[in-house]
Amino acid sequence: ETGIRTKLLEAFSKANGEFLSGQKISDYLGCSRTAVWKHIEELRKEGYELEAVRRLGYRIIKKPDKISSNEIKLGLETEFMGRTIHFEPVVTSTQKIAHQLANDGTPEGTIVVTDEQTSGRGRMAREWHSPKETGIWMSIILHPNIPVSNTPQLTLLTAVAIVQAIEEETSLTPHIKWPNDILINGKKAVGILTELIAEADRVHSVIIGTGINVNQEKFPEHLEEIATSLKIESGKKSDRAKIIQTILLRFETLYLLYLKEGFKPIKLLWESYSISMNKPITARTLNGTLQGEAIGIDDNGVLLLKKADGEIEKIYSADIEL
Ligand code: BT5
Repeated sequence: ETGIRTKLLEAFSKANGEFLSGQKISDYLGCSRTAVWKHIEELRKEGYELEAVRRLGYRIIKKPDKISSNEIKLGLETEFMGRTIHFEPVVTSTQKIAHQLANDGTPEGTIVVTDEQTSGRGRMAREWHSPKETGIWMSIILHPNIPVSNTPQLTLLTAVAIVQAIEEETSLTPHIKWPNDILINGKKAVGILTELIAEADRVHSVIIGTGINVNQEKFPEHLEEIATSLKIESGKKSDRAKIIQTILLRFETLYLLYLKEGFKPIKLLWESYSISMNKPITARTLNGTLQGEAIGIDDNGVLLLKKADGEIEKIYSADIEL
């Protein structure tokens, strides 16, 4: 049943908004005209808007706001990123599911995606607001053969992939705030949470959670001042499945480059998108607050802060204020 649905959506995707006759569809799917009609009705129930015109057939006018494995798979151009998709409409946190899948040995590039998280989380057990059908709440599972100390680089790589995808899919110009925030016009539109399954100095899996505010029109009061969405900034709704596809493609390209040539090329890209370079910042760490100028990141992705006395301090983990 789902196989036929995929084929039907594939046919509509190829038709590119043109009509497909009932006969053509039934030939293509190898089923009766009545069965075609039933599948069309099923699509309508899923939220697709289809126009049916006598003699011309059917065409898709509007896709549902929901995302599904099918929506992500159709037109996906990657080799291994997102080739295994675990989708559920509601979950507690995609990170939690990703940890289980990673332990069960799911292939590299597996993604966990949902339409809503009931307890989405940020760093240090902070809450991540993940309302229904508006954002991209996704976890990516990787099994890179790299030392544990290099894994923060993957957070930075992910930020670059997401910035590139947002630039490609919208008119917006996002910036990265070290280490894991993507800002648009000074407000946070994306958060990234990288977690590890590792033993001693061997990485077993890296689980990268990405929260992207896409179609929200407003935020709860406690986030109003600091959060934004692509919709709020661009005035336009975006197709979440399309953005996921573009992120996966950009990510795959950067990740392969990273595995081949190391962090250098990624670092250059990251710096070109960074908002805090050569600016005075305040870094709140667990051991206290530091002030100085952000002069860059080192080859491991660690933030370099130049203090007033000229001394350079390495920042491994902090919240940054500009
Ligand atoms: C982050 O943490 O920015 C990482 C967020 C990662 C979320 C993804 S969604 C898929 C996957 N599954 C999960 O459960 N998590 C990952 P941090 O830098 O600690 O920022 C958290 C802070 O951002 C909160 O304390 C709020 O102030 C703010 N915040 C919460 N929800 C937000 C939202 N939707 N948009 C912007 N800011 C938000």
